[in-house]
Amino acid sequence: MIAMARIEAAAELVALLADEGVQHLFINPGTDTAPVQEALSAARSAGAPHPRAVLCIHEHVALSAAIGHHFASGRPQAVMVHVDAGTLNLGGSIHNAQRNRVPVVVFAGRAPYTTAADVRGHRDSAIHWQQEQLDQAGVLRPFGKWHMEVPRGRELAPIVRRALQVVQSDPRGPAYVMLPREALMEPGAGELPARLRAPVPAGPNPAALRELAAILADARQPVIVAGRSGAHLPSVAALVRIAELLGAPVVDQRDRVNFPAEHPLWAMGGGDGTLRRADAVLLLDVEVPWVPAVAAPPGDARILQIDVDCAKVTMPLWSFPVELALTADTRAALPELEEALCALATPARRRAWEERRREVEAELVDARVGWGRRAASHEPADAADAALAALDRSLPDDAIVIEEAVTNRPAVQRQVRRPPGRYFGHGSPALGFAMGGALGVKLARPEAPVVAVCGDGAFNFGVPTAAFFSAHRTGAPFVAVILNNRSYHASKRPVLNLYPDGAAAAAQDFPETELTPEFDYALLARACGGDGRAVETPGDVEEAVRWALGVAAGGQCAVVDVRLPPP
Ligand SMILES: Cc1ncc(C[n+]2csc(CCOP(=O)(O)OP(=O)(O)O)c2C)c(N)n1
Ligand SMILES: [Mg+2]
Repeated sequence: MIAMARIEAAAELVALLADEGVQHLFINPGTDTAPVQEALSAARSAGAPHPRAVLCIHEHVALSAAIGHHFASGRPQAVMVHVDAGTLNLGGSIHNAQRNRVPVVVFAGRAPYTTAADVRGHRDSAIHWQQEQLDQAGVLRPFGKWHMEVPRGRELAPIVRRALQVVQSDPRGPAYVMLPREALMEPGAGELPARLRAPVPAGPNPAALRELAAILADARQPVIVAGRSGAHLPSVAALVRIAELLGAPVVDQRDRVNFPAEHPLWAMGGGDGTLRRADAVLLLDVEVPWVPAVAAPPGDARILQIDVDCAKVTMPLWSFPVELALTADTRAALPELEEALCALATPARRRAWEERRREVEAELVDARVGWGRRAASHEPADAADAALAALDRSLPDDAIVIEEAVTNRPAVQRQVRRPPGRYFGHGSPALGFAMGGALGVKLARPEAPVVAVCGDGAFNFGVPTAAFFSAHRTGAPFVAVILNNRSYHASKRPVLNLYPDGAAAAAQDFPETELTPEFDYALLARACGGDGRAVETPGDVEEAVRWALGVAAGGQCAVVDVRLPPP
């Protein structure tokens, strides 16, 4: 219990968020949030604990920043938006919060209930009738875990505690709390209830873990597919030890750095045949193990899984043939798996594992030679690889990369090397994460240079004007490297793939995906208080990125507009 003078519920909300370790409140205000604005101001002038308010002039940026902040800090997050309209503007970012399992509470105002002028917070504008919807929470329902409205001021504290518990319990994800204005202005609980700790993450069932280890130990071609296990940094080292012990290649889906790219067992995306040869596949925190039509393991391969959410019920058609699914947090399971494998490591098995390791490593090294050639090539088809290799050379050790490179994602994976904890992939389908994401990462790790690498389409989806605004206002400048092919390549490619002899291909007619006339992204950055440069050849990227990092170190966002050949 935190004893407080009997104060307005809105003030308790501010105190609770601070107590829960929420560092920033990403907010876009309206008539509904006035009590919270007042409470934040009172806390600021009293020097009382409070999250720092970050004004976001588009809600999509607010929630994207919360996602980025969580990636970089591991902390729970809070966003506050204006009634139904602000909720709708969260747009695809709410989907991204769901798919990335981000523990974020989205607070939204709710139209006041009462018209009586003697009730504090009552309706005082025509807009209060219009903004009320039959089912405001319905907007969030498909993406959120839980939602609730605060009916009275004194219920706010237990509901906020509960919301933060829900978002931080496995599988984590967003929750939605609606705050009518009268409730915010009523007296609060008086004594704040204690924090509701999230349930302790599941550890692996010992017998099932032994079974899983035994299958791996006797596999001829085991392959490990890692999705997000690297979000916990010690898990990267644990995975390295397991892969080395077994001599198993690691397919890293690169939503995080799950496995060091420098390691000879790193098999990147597995498209080189690694998966097709597997007779056992271990999935670690993987959302989508493979795309059957692209590169799948053989039908008789034994599929094993470790994840806090094995069944993935929020994805309707998740029917990968998992033989043994172990519900467990990989943080706890990987060290135990290592132990279980060591217990099975007879001299004969060790010899077989070591021999396999030598073979697999030799094969994977060949693939790298090819990537190196592309990085050094002057062919237009390799321009993205060359530009990204140059970007990689220009990054200081402590730089953090946010990737939303779409069709150039494989090129980023081939060429950009980051240490664990310094790379965050978009990892979900709704575009527009990188700009707000970079803002959130920079707020969480102000000491690190932050570089967003994104497609030109992704850049625009990210409402860059709003992201630059908040970055400059809060002193969180970042660099945006735009892989500018003047195209939605990802939306053009399927036309060619599905209709190779079709009308569009014959006439080379793709007006739906051409991002022309061209933007002047450098000028756009300058209009927002930042700076920018366009580079026409990969050879100029290195110098331009170094310049941009200097601009960001001086407090301004900087854009590097990398002109790539249109696809
Ligand atoms: C919010 C949202 N709208 C639309 C799409 C569909 N979409 C997927 S990729 C893409 C084009 C991305 O263009 P760009 O960022 O320039 O990358 P490129 O395809 O050129 O590599 C679009 C429109 C999406 N994923 N998310
Ligand atoms: Mg593009």
